[in-house]
This record gives sequence, C-alpha cells and structure tokens, in this order.
Amino acid sequence: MRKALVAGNWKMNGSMASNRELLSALKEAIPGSDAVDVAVCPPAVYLPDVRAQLQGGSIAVGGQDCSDETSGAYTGEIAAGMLKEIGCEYVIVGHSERRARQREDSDWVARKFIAAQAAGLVPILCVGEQLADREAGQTEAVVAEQLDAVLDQAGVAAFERGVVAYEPVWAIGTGLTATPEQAAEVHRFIRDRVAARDSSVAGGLRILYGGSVKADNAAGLFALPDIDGGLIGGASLDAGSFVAIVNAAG
Ligand code: G2H
Repeated sequence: MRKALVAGNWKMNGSMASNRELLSALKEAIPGSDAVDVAVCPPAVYLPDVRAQLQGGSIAVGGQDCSDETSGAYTGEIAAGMLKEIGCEYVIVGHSERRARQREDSDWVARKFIAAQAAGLVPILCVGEQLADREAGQTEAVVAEQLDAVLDQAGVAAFERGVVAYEPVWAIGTGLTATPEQAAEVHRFIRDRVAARDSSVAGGLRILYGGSVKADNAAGLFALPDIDGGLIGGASLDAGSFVAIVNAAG
C-alpha cells in the first residue's frame, strides 16, 4: 500500500509575511496522517524560515531544485547537501519550467536526482509532454526518454527512495487539467516502464499528478489506482484549497 504524497510547489511566489500567514493556517488544518504525507517547497531563500515555522509538525519541507554538483564554483546554484542541512526532506528535479527556461536536459536532471539521493533527500522527478508532443502521439516517447535517463544512470533501485510527478506541460498553470483517463493512462505507462526493470520497486513507487490540480478536481484524480497524490502549484498558495486537496488524498 503506497502512502499518498501532496507537495506544494510554491514556485517563485510568497514573502516572509504571506508565508507566515499561509503556514500558520496549514499547521492548524493539517494534522499528521497515516494516509498522506504533506510537503511544501518554497523559494530557496525562505527555506530556513519555513522550516523553523514547521518544526515539530507533520508538514515536511522541500527545495524546488538542486545542483548536480556537491560544491565548488557554481554561482547561484544550491547543493542538495545544503538543502539537507537546513532540514529539507524532498527536492523537485526536472520541473518543466526549468527544463524549458534553464534548458535542463534529461541527463542533467538524472544527475540532480542522483545528487539529491546521495545527500539523503527524496527527489521528486518531474516528467511530462508538451501539447505538440501529445498531438503528435509522442506522449509516451517523451515520458520514456525523461524516465529512462534516470533509470539508466541511477538504476531502478534508486526509485525505492524517489518519487515521480507526471505533469503534462499543457496543463500547468493553464487551468487545463488532463482528464482522469489521460492521466491514468500515462501513470500506468510510467509504472509499467519501471516494472519492466523491477516490479517490486514499481509497486512501491509513488507517482504524483501535477497540472492545475484544484480543490474541485483533486478527488477524481486521486481516486485513480496509479495516482498517489499530487504536485500542486497555484492551489498550494491558498490555504483553503491546499487543505482541501490534502484531504482529498487522505
Ligand atoms: C505544475 C503545477 C505544480 P499548477 O507545474 O508543479 O503547477 O498546479 O499551477 O499547474
């Protein structure tokens, strides 16, 4: 039985004041649960403050990205070990916004995944196709390339301590959501692809859905057999919406 995970990806949003307001509402409304793990991934500069506010509670903290290197002359980058040191449990790697804007390719993302695990973090590997890929019937080929890069470099056993998030790029922040059938199909494809290497690892792997998940569509998505929670962007910035999504997963 897989425990659900709902992670809020705050992206480049928030301020010291708004974070405090949001977190105090979340702390009050989200008690620990055996059914769902909850995490928030704020911008890196806020991580220590967010971590301090969540200390002793049930909500974990994650980074939005990490370097594939451990230290050195990499201006602007943050090592996975630094995230671990300040109390992070998770880190998102390969989000489509970074694949597009920072031109992160799948090999690079795989190295970040490996660096995150080496530092003791649980990487949340994002995969997903563009609208043009879907329209060209290339959804599975694109997702397979993104997944295989990590399977090949890290080995399938690495997925025992990793999470995959399927985020169709055309559904991110657009208000469009994949239909439950579309999402279920790709989630099954991901699990089968991991199972082809190791069925027991695949059976335990948490595969999240992301892309315009809201309070009113979360329950329908989370009810599907291969969807083990969500990576939530816009709706994670609103306490009421995020709590409703967490409750839908638990
Ligand atoms: C997808 C998602 C969170 P949103 O990027 O990673 O964002 O829920 O705003 O579509």
